[in-house]
Amino acid sequence: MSRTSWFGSIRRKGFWNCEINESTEMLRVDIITIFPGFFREVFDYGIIRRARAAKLVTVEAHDLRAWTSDKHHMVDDRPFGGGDGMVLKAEPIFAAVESLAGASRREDFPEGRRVVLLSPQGRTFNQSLATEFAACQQLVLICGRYEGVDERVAETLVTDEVSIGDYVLSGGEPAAIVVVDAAIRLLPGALGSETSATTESFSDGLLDYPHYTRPTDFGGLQVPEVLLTGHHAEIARWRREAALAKTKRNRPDLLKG
Ligand code: 9D3
Repeated sequence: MSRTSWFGSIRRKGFWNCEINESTEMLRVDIITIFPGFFREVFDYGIIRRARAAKLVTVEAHDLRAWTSDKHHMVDDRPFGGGDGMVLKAEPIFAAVESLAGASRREDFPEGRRVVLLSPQGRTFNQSLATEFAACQQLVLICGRYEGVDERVAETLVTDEVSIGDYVLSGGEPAAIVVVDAAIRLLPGALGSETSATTESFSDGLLDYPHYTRPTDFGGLQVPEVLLTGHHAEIARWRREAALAKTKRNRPDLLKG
């Protein structure tokens, strides 16, 4: 099969059955898309780059067209019942998932494998789902395009149908990047010696407190005095109150939940 892979993960023969994977926390991410080039650089920076270099994760984007069987490599077709736009065909998506995840019905996937359809009709992605995804062995992400995806994909193939929020994107690709980013930074070892992922914003239900660095006077804009005093208890109290004020202003919904 001549599938397009943009990420040169090192893949020993039989890798997924051998002892290496059992002894290390390792996540495999496969993205199914009609635009594999979209992902060429996004996973080459910062925490994700480091996690990949440390072999905590592999990420590959696969061209859906590689799983078409007709001579025109058709990935989409007109909707039954009429209407504007085109619909992504079920057949190549089922074939892609079968070859990447070893099954093409949700009940047949082994433990630790999630097959996710990114779609505006999905349940909204959040930190809790990111944690579940980070604990997986394999994540297969299917990116929709056009007007939608043949509903049989959502009905019988995928384990999760996920949206990243209430706004209209042009396809599932940007959403896949968001989901992969949020999951990878939660992998044990991905953050190195920096703040642990669990002590951050959204874990305690408040937004982060405001941060300042040098200079203390930036063209007349001052750093709050208390941060310069070295009084740790005072600073902690200021930060708690500032975080609360900011949450009230920008995200009152977090306080009412
Ligand atoms: C006219 C009806 N639209 C559905 C709300 C059509 C439509 C809009 C956008 C069909 C597909 C898309 C492409 N979006 C995604 O595939 C998508 C998405 C999004 O648009 N917002 C938030 N999360 C996601 S995840 C995938």
